[in-house]
Parts: sequence; structure tokens; C-alpha cells
Amino acid sequence: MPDATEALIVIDVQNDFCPGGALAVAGGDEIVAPINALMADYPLTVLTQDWHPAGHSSFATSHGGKAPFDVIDMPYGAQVLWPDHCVQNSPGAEFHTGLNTDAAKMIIRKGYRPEIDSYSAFFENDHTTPTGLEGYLRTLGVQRLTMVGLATDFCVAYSAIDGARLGFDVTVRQDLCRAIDLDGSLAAAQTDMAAAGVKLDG
Ligand code: VGL
Ligand code: ZN
Repeated sequence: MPDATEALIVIDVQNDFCPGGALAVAGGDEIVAPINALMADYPLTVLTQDWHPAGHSSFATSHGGKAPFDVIDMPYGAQVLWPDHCVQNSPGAEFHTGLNTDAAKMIIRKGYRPEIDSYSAFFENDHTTPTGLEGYLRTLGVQRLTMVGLATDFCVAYSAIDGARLGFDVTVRQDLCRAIDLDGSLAAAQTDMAAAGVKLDG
């Protein structure tokens, strides 16, 4: 059983990433019940919530002539353009109704700065601007992280790699994640996670 040095990090289990949502991930809703069950084993659960202002720079609609899934250069590097999703206070930004949000002690919102995307629970996509999650976990003595949620190849992978680079012992439960899988992005994310020392489980 996990002890006080372990935390469960549940990434972006929100309506827009579930079937029927604006950026639906196939099978995204299948992981809700088993994630709830897993929360019961952990003394600490953290949720992340993708939380974009309308007109966010990661939306294709914010760039004339661009379509969803086009890639553009931003000052901080390459950026995939997405359909409008997880707009602050919209139904799509809400957690899946089946998710046990009561179990969470901390909810990290990310992607709220108009000019920069934020896949990772730890840093925005410039890899430098922190969300504060590292300090929260360290002050509580957490050393080991289990990550689950959506999407495996974007927000879960970025969070897991950053966590490992920060020195946390990170395991991704792939059976409790689902992927977007854009042009081989799932295989690339698995390679990158393994190279960063992330344990891939499930
Ligand atoms: C995500 C694309 C855009 C994710 C968030 O949660 O993986 N992907 N915003
Ligand atoms: Zn997003």
C-alpha cells in the first residue's frame, strides 16, 4: 500500500477529453471508475485541470488559416494547435462527472496564460515557468508519484518526464491513461518517458 511519501496525480480527466468532448480521447471515460478505486489506496491525490482562457494561443481558431493539429513555432518551441477545449468555466472544462473530486487535496490548474500552453503539471511549455506543484509535493515529503489520466502522449507524458527530471520516482499506469496518438506521438512519448527514467506500468 502506498505510504505518505507517495501521491496519485490524476491528469486532466475533463469532459473535453472524454467521448463527446471538443478534444475527445478514445476511451477517455473508461479510466474514471478504476482511477476512483485507486484513489482509495493513496493518502494524497492531486488533480490537474486544463484551464484555458477563450482565444488561447494553443487554439487553431486563434491563428488565421490554421487548422486543428497543425504545428506552429511559438517563442518557446513547436506547438500543436488544438480545437478550442477546456475553456475556463465551460462544461468541457469540468471534471468528468464520475470522477471522485472529493478525494483530491489539491487541484492544479494550468494553461491559463493566454500566450503559453502548459501540458505538464509542473511547468508550462517553456519548461521553466513553474506551476508550484513541485513545492507542494516536496513540503509534504512526497517522493514517489503514480500518474494516470489524459492524454498519455501529451499532458501525462510531459508531467511524468518533468517529475522524473525533478527527482521524483515516477510510475505511469498506462492502463489508466488514454492517448491522442497524433502521428506516432504515443510511441514517441513512451520512448521519451523511458529515457527520462519514468516507469511504465500497466
Ligand atoms: C492536453 C492537448 C491540449 C492533455 C491538453 O491533457 O493531454 N492535450 N491540452
Ligand atoms: Zn489544453
